Amino acid sequence: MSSRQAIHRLDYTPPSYLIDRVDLTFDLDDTQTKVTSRLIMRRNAGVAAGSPLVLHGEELRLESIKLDGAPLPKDAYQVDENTLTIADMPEDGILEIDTLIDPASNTSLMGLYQSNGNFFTQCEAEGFRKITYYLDRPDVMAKFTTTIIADKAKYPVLLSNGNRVGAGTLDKNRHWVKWVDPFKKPAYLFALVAGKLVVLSGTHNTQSGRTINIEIYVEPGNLDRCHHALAAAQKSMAWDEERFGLEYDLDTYMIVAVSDFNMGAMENKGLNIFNTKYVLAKPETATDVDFDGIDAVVAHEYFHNWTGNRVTCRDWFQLSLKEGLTVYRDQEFSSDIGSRAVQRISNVRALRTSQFAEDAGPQAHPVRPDEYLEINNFYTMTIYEKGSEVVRMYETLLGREGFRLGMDLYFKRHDGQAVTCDDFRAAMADANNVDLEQFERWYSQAGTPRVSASGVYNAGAQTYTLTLKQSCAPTPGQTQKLPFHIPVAIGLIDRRGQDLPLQLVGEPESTATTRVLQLREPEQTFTFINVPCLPVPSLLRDFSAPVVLEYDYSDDDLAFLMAHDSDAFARWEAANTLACKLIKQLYAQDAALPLAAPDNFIAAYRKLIAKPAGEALDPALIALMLQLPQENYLLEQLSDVDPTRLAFVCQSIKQQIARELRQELLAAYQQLNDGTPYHYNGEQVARRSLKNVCLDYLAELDEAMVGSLLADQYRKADNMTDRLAALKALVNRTGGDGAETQLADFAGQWIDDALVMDKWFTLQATSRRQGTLGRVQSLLNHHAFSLKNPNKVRALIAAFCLQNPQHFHAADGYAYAFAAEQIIALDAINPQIAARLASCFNRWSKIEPKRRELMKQELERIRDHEGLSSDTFEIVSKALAG
Ligand code: B3K
Ligand code: ZN
Repeated sequence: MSSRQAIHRLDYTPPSYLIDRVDLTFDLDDTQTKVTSRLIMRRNAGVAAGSPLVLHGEELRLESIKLDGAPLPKDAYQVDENTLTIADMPEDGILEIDTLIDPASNTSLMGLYQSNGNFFTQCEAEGFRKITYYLDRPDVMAKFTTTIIADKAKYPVLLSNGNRVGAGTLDKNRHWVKWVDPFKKPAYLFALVAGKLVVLSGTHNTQSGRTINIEIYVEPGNLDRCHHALAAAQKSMAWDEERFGLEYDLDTYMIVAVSDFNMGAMENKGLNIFNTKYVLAKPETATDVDFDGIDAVVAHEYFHNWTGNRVTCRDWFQLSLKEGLTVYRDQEFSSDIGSRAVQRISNVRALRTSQFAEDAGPQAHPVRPDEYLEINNFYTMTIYEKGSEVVRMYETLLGREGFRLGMDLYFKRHDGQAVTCDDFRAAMADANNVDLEQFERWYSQAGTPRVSASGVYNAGAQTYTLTLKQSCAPTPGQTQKLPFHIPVAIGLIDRRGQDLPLQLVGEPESTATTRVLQLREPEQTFTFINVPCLPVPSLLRDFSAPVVLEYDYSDDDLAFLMAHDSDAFARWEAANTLACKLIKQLYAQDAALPLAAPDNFIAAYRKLIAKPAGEALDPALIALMLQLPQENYLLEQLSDVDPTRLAFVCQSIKQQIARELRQELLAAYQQLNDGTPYHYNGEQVARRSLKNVCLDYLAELDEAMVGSLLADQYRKADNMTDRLAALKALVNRTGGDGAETQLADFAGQWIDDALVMDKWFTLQATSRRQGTLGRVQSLLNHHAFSLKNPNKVRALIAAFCLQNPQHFHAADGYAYAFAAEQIIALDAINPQIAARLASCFNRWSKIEPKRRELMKQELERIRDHEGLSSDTFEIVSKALAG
């Protein structure tokens, strides 16, 4: 366990010593892997002679240590739980260190570990110190060579970063392979893989005329599921050349899939390691969403080669420098290869449901945090998703070309360096000759700003004056917030639904129909002239800033925007706002009153699906607009919440929509369910998404016809998207038998397929039906489940605790106790995963007092558990303090 000592951003000092070269040799063994390390070191410029060298190291058995060829005497160095210190280090020298490690008993999945008998590493953020003694910090960059020795039959494939430069056989059926990485890198980008793997290869020809080999390594039997990932890598390479002028810099790009992995994937130089979930897919086993996810994650890891690897972070407080920027890049990639509008709406929905909650809760932290106990806890929605929004705002403010100029300057200045978020902002400002001082507050201030808007139309003068006010609530440790620099994109729409040309006072002519207003003050007004009639404002188009926008729209205005706004995001947002408004109203009304949505609400929804073949609107957009807001999102907008009532209200409205739009939904479903063989392409994905949203509504109807429709789709589907959609609807159906037959059928078919079984676990964990907690508890004993496998924990336990608010917040508190038990059990196995799960208690203060007290008791129980990791301790203690 690492010590519970907070690390502060402002305490940063450059390293006292640097490492220019590292030669590693691994002699692989399940329980006694020998790691030989040779470090060519020198004292950093300006550091006083006699400064001690402090290397990081955890859970290592030190076998020998030599300096410049001579064994170090015992009193020349000191070893404790986390460090190895040499008090008297010369100005330069070669350190040779032998250590022994035990991969077989490594359940944290950090450092070197085993999965299905193969060896893998995960070093970000601080896993390399579990492999050997090192300066395990991102601003120490070295050139690595890696020699791997292993049993030839058990581990025929031996991989590491860079280029393979040699191989040979040894006695006792062993063999070796040597790798050289020509690029200097921090230790967190080191990787090693050894195992019985097969490979799918392809190539990419770069714009400069080089041929890159792309290799995807998977366990035998999975080769037929790698084609989508390979295509994604090829598309990513082409896209980064096209959009940012960035080419891949090694001759081979390798992806390896592993089933036991703490997160999605990892961008190790030249050797990306991926969770199988983001590599393996074929139509029978993966849904459209899975295919999208593979595109996004492959792109993300590949793009890190420049934004993260070539230019890396000076320290972990700068994590969003690489993560926010790379998420922005992968979102742009997905927008370019698919539907930009759908991509934007999905990203915003995720941001607002999870990141806004984080920003409003006890774990709130700035995009560039100021302190942490465990850096692993800071791979958050704020660092990633809000960080990406911050990067997107540069583009919104500077234009796409200006943004590109900034990126070019960033690489020109910092290639090969470890830098800060300020360096990135400076490149953007300098390349465009603009002042981005105030913009810095997006990095330093936590919390979601609120922008409230009000408009006044003057018919005589034909002016429309828009007033924008901003504020930001206090967050832990930050009581006073200064105004942000907020780009607010707006349009004005006339009564016929046409965008009006926009001309601000003082401008000679109107330029466009969408304008980015720059809000820098607590309050600002913007007056538009030549406005011929009272407009409906369309605000925060394309979600131009990560803020909560408040404007007092009438229901009629919202229905109007739903039907007419030319901005796809704003159009979806109008539907979302209308539904939120209604749900909140019904939730607040006397519980004895009937729950009914008014006619105008139903009419607005009817209009959406009346022409499902998608004359004007993309079916995928209609699908998004038809879906009611998520309960977790609504919960954030209420206080003292009774989650049971909230779930009941949402359910009632869904049922009412299904009843009143039965005909339209059925007609749309039948038209879309046309038996076309499955292909993963934009048009089909869009049609399937609308079809399955219709199906989901229809499942609310207690009619035998619907039962057979669902059973038919389940049985006949030639792909996982449709099959799973039908099964999900069956599992949740109030009238049915809980789909016992189909669940058994599904498990029977896929029992040996870990990724497909994850879906089966999640369906049951997120079910609305009575008895879901009991079901989840018994599934813990299912032989396909394992607490040691993070995918399984996410599929079953995390899905229940984080995506099933109705059952997680059951009034008896049993689910809270269940979550606490699981967190405690997991903490002993894998602290990172336990800490993630513990976030299910973050919003306890939002919930009504009785449940709140129950949640608090469970938090205290976890906090007081003896031997708790610092990962889980940090999350739980902050939750309690909030
Ligand atoms: N950089 C890795 C995340 C590592 C998480 C370590 N706890 C994946 C990614 O963002 O691409
Ligand atoms: Zn990343």
